Amino acid sequence: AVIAMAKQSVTLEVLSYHASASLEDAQRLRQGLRVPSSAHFQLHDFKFDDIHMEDDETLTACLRMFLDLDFVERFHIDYDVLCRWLLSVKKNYRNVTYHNWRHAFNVGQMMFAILTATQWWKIFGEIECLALMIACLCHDLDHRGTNNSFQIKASSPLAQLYSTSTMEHHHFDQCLMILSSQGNQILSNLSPEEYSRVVKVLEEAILSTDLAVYFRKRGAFLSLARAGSYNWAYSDHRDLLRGMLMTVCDLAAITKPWEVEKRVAELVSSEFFEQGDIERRTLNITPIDIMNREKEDQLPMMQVGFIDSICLPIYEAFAILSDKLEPLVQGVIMNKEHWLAIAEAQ
Ligand code: 5BB
Repeated sequence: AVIAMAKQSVTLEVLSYHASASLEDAQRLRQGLRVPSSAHFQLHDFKFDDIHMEDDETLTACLRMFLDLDFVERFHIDYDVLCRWLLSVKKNYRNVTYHNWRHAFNVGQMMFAILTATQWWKIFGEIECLALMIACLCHDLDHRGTNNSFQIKASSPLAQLYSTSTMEHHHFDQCLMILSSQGNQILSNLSPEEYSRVVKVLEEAILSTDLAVYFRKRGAFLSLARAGSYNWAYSDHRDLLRGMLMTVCDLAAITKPWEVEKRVAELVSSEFFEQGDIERRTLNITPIDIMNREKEDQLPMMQVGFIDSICLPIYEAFAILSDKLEPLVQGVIMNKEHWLAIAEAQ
């Protein structure tokens, strides 16, 4: 009973804050509508870059993706509710250096680009596509700019609540909380069966963005893809693919034109260093190299290692499943060359 009570108070501490978008904000978004085409925003482009977009444009771009995937019609999503939900999702990202709303938006755009380029949306079907798009936009909700191992080391309330995939469980929690908030219930017109299925797929997708989960599952996936035995008819193969697809979208900065990749890598690096600074100051420990400002010159070789060990294998496997995804592999290889050139020059 004592443990149950302790858990409950931890739960309250973690879950109490939640901001829903105001009615005024939602009306503003709704009225400023005239949602431009996907071509206007280049939403089908694997080289998509959000740098020149205003915050409001990122939200209308999301509306455009939901409209084009036919979610609004198919699931009878109330337009005001969809606007308010998008605003609430954005509002529940913090102003951290990398894991902010812009990152989530880019992950959502990459999912949209892949689902449409490969035509996989037809295979997954509307329910799973809806879950995947929601998962992308919500997968880092309320990120604090610190990773799972930091939560454990700092014995944060979140780590007390979830001992593995700590942050990812929290992102999923936040996602469900927004989906069930008054005025934000975009899934309210689904049948109970459809609703359960969306939430299940959503949970698996968000939890799959833990790199530890990716490492656990990717062996099986790489084997299937390389042996040519991936089979869309098997639901366990499709489940595996959805999880890997989340990682492919999450890490997609590594596939982008060099200017974009360079800028994003700086953000990732800054956020890591900021965690390292907190570790020094509050935990009195020496951070690992990637989080240690004094090792800044190692960044190019770290990116090469990241590409070889984590990124290239998965993008190559995806290119086996659809040749439409070959440009992603080419992008990764180009970036590897840039990072190698920098490493060799210094
Ligand atoms: C990644 C796994 N980590 C536990 C230890 C470090 N490695 S790493 O050596 O592959 C590495 C990756 C080292 C440095 C890195 O960035 C320095 C700026 C990165 C790296 N990670 N580089 C990137 O461009 C990106 Br994008 C990332 C991903 C960061 C978010 C982690 C979330 C993973 C979700 C699947």
